[in-house]
Amino acid sequence: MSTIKYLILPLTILASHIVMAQNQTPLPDPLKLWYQEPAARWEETLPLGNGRLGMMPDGGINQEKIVLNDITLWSGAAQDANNYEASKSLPQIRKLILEGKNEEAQDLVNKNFICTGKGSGGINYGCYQVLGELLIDYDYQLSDQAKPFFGKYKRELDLEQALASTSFQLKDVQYKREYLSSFDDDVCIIRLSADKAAKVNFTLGISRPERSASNIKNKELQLSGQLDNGIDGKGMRYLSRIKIVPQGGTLSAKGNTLVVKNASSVLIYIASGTDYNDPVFENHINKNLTAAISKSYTVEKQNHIRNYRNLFSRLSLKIGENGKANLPTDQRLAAFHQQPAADPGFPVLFFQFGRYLSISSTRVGLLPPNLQGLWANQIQTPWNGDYHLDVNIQMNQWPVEVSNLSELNLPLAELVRGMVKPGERTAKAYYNAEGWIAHVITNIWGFTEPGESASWGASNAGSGWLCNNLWDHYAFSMDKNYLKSIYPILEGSARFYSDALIKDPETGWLVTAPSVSPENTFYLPNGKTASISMGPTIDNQIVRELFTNVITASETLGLDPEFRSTLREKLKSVPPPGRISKDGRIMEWIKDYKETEPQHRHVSHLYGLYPASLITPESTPELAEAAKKTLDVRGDDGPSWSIAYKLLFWSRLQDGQRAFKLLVELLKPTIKTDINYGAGGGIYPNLLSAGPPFQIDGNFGGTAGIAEMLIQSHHGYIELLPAIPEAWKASGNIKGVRARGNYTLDFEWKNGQVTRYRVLSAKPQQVKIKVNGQIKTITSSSL
Ligand code: FUC
Repeated sequence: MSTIKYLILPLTILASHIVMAQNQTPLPDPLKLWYQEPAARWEETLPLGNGRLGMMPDGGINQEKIVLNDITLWSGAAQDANNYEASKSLPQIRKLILEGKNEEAQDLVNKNFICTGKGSGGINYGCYQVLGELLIDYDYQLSDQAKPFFGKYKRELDLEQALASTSFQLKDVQYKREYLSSFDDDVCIIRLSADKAAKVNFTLGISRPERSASNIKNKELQLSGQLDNGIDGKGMRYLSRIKIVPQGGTLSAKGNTLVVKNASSVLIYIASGTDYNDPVFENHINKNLTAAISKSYTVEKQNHIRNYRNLFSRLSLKIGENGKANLPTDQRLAAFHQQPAADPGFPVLFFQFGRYLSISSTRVGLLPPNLQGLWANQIQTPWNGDYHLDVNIQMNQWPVEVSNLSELNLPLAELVRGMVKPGERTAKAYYNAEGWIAHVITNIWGFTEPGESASWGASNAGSGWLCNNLWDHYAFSMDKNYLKSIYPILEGSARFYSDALIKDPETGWLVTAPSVSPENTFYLPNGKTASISMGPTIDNQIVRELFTNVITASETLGLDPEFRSTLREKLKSVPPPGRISKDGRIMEWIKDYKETEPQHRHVSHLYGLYPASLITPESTPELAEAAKKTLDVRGDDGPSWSIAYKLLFWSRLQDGQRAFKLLVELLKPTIKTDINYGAGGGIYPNLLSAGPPFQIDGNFGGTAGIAEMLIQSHHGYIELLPAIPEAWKASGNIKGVRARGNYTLDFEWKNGQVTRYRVLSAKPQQVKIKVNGQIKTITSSSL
């Protein structure tokens, strides 16, 4: 069974639902990104992907560059970077923290309590890397190549079909290129055509900046190599095979390129793979390539669209009447930022683009989207293109449940499953504790050790946060088999915290130590600064949530009564979900320290507000007020993921206007690519989000944020339009949106009031719902 088919299997469960979504009236605003010029930079190219293979064509006229990716292509290797002496320093580190000597504790952490080797800077750790770049030199057979006139240029990405195209006219010839990362045969395909015979002429080559060889074999272009594992240089192997099938004309080889002359159309097939979990990957490449070539392009394309739409068309959204879809997307982005109320269709496009990106960058049986999703154009991808565990990888998953792409949460569960064994070694080595822990970064090789610097690397929250993410899939799907399958992961994580928490003698609370509040630093009373502390608020919130989830899970599954009582008992001593500082904010640390950077990008201490539901305006009004104050001091700028997070916070605080302001901040046009930690997030012309540089969490966080403005279901009932801004009130409708408890909803609104709604579930059942300010219990309809 091919992995692609595997992706589609779980959908049969939702069959009736899909039929409903497919019958809906087409959206008036076409869901397309489109441009009138070729991409001038990578951040303008359009991302295609089938959950494994990615492709970003720039639509160049004379020369076209197409960046290729494979989600599994990583350097590095599994390693053991645990310092097995670390736990010897633990008592002293804890003692120093309890004595308020955090800076001394931090020195000791830096000395004895970090990973061995170079951590995230080491070759062992590895890096997600670009696969290669196709280069197509087009020949229009003009006597004056220098200044030909190309008219009617258009480059677009159709989100309804996962299809990109480039078209233009030269004299009386209409050229068209189509690109797809096939959801049928797991290859990338490019179709080049002209509406007059013999007009398609080009030379095709492929390159990669290092560790690669390209050659021609049987009129087929190949790129292959082996990445560095940091041990003996013999790391991951990869192969790309590019086959050209011309209609008319000739195909020949010249050096390391393929040359096509006088064709009327051409199909270029790109089949790639790596030996990650697949020793016979060459066979799979061959199978995919043969299968794709043996089909007509029409059939391949139809299957591709159908398979993609099985996921994409489960949800439709419309806001307002007049979108500005007639503007090229880069101009539309700029216009939206200026006059956001005038184009309610643009956030819809951005939302659906987020769903498109989820479907394109992950699939069941493979890896979750990394820091750049699937798309990277460098060898040294920023932050190794890895999985950061102090918000980024979790944020990538936030839109998938609510936006009806539930199974796309499963790859994360599998990545986390793979972290349990190495995480158990880390738990023992550093904390002499049971269970498993992961700190702040991981890779495809199961890295769980602390990072190489205490200031950011010592966070204890990574594994707990991941487990709470895994819980979400259960909360939405109520799938007990899934719960059973993830229970050992959650239980192992809870066991770690249960074993490793220490008692703060001052308060009697059980807290993590040493840990950090992600990447932030504070002033000690002696004027010195430190990051290391005990019980930062985020850890307390995560532990509270995890223990509660494991208690519920063990009850639901009838497992581990003893451990359940232990957790119940310990939960009583976990610090409250939030405490209010002298100046009315949520305290970030256990003591009311002053932060060195009040506008720090991370807002970790509001974890309890989102994604958790420990702080809500209804159940904890004082904490909700303190959360508002926290956000006001933090400010609205930051890397795009941070802006998106604040959008989610304001949605949970049910302030639609402020949430909308954050959305407008997020959708700020930018072309900046230099790393900026503090500010300057925004959106590139291709609608991918900027840290800067490109980092995909801003897209996913923004998508989740838009959903959170329209529906919430974390506080025991479903609420429609909890944070709708003025600009969206006039009218709108959503079909196929999901809520916790395994519900699917359709609803419509006018003038800010819900005018129609229906709640669907597998069987009719009682459900609590808040509509137009009224909470009522209704019976759901069956799917
Ligand atoms: C984080 C952030 C940085 C960046 C990096 C990948 O933890 O603090 O801004 O997003 O991860």
